[in-house]
Amino acid sequence: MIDVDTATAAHYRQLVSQLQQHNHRYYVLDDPSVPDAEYDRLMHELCALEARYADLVDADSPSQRVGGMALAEFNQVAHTRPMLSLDNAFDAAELQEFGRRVNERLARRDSVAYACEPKLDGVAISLLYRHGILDRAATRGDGAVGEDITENARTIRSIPLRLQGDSVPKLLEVRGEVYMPRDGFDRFNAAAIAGGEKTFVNPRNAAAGSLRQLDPKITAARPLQMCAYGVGEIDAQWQPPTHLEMLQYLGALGFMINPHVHLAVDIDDCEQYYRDLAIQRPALPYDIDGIVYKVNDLEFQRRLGTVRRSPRWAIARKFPAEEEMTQLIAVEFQVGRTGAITPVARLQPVFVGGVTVSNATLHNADEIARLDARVGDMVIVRRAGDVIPQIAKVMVEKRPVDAVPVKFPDCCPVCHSPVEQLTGEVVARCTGGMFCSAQIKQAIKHYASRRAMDIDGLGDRLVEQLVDAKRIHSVVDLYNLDVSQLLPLERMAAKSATNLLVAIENSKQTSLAKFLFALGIREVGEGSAQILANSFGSLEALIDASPEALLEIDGIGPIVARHIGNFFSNPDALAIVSALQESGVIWPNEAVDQRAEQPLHGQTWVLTGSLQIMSRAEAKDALLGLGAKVAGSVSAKTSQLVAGPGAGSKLRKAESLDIPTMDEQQFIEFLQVQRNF
Ligand code: 9MJ
Repeated sequence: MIDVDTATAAHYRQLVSQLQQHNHRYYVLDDPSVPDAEYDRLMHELCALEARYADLVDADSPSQRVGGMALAEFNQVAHTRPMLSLDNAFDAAELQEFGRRVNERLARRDSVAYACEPKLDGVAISLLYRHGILDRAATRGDGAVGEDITENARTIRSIPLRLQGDSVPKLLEVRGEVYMPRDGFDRFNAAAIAGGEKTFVNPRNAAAGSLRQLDPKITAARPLQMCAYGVGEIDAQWQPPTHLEMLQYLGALGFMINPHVHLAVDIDDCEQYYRDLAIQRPALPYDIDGIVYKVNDLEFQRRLGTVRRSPRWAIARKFPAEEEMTQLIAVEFQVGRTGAITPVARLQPVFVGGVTVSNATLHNADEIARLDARVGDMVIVRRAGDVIPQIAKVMVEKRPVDAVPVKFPDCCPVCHSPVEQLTGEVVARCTGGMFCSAQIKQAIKHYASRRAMDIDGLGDRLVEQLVDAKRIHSVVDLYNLDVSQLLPLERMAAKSATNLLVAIENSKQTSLAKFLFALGIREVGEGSAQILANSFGSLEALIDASPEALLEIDGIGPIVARHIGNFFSNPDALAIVSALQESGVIWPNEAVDQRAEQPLHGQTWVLTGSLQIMSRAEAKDALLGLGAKVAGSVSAKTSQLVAGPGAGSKLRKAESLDIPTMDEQQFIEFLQVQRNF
């Protein structure tokens, strides 16, 4: 063995300390202070030293995070102080009742302040530090006895192996939640699907499953994080007087603290926080299932004490459950505008995420196969935020004997044309095109919509009636309708028939951009339609454009270019376009390349956080249409940031760079002003 000289040992400790600080900046504060290459260089140097001098390797070395030997089983750990579980409040009245009991027990009339914390949906953990070094990590177990998962905890980068600062407590037991952020969960599941391996139903199960691995190398490869929210045992010279100061203290020792913690002055303020966070919830990068309220004054907490297994000083206000079990009654297949066939699950109605759900999307054939869903199965339905309900899991163990496997149709359920699935595409499509009444209906609805040809009064129901009654077979026929054809339809009086014909007539005066959007070319949204109109000026120039010419345009990628090429080389599509022009649809040709005149030409915008009113795609498309570029990250070149609720590091960065920001409401008002010009 090679002896270590003092200088090398000192250099080694300095490297460890530097890397620990970089880890803290990167994994805890999400604010790295050095480029990755510099971090890699230091880590490489550390590993080289450790390889040369085996004696050097310290337990808190960042090299020790990769996971050591696999265990045969987990040892049991008795918690010195029980790990409590929280009582729940399911509505505002139960929260008020909790507040009333707190005041009563403390014999206080004055309002009591509460620390409010998002309730992370993961796995509780206890971390014991002796003289600042991580000594042992344990799961909660039954609250009295848990399992020793020290080796696994060491692999989680946001768990400090050594506490920061000069005066660390002699003994400190930190409690918190290990969880898997959503992007890590999605990436993990995508990789599992690609590798034909088992996926996790939700991030909570993923965190629990990853933490309970006997082989720490498996845990090391999972994207877990730990957020601290409390203290068990503590032996320190000084202790903070309130819970929020305790969290700050933990932050200073190197732990991740949730940035949304808040001090509520009274119980009504707690309710307001609940409402605010419920709005932000869909945009948070991790799952939360409620809010935890804790009496902020630690002396009050001691006086209140515990009852059974729960503290009297804390309560969890739960959000409505996002997952429920129900039965899959049938699977139907819907045909979209481009022929895409989407399986839709019909469910026994169930109350989930605050609404009654009776349908859920099944996406495509791959998804049905992955879930192994059969009609009659009990399934877990998930509805997070405002997104379309999904089937998260099939309860195979509850499968009835007569459950029927789902067969993806070979023929379109509407027009019976063959269904095709191109190689490389997950979507199966009806090949009926303009002969499929489902596709015709969707195409006409899109053509008539406000942002396209804006035919007032031509709603979805009316389009369906007109197509079903064979009054119209394509958008062209709209321009041949007369009152006698409309009057026999349901709820159609002479006045509304005349109004509709006037609206159809008015729609003939349009713009090239609107017309291109109305044609429903795949992947051509409003923004790209505007870009095409500006770049080519006339329909003829666009029809004649070579693939290279299309690709040269900023904002038009290869997929959009291919769809445009396919559309204009299809004789049926061209026939419809000419027939529309012959019917009198007309627009002024636009001056070629007006980009410099576009209001946002030369600007780069960034969208962050969750948008509540418009979708990301709509917002991006609207910006492209105004001539802006839309980037994914903030830099000194960013012109403007649109920040919805839940905006985090991008908003902070924009603020630090003095980049103007606006919220969604301001953005929509801005778009309205621009569109009226
Ligand atoms: C979670 N899950 O985020 C507590 N928790 O406090 C927070 N859980 C808790 N606090 C005492 N923020 C027991 C559990």
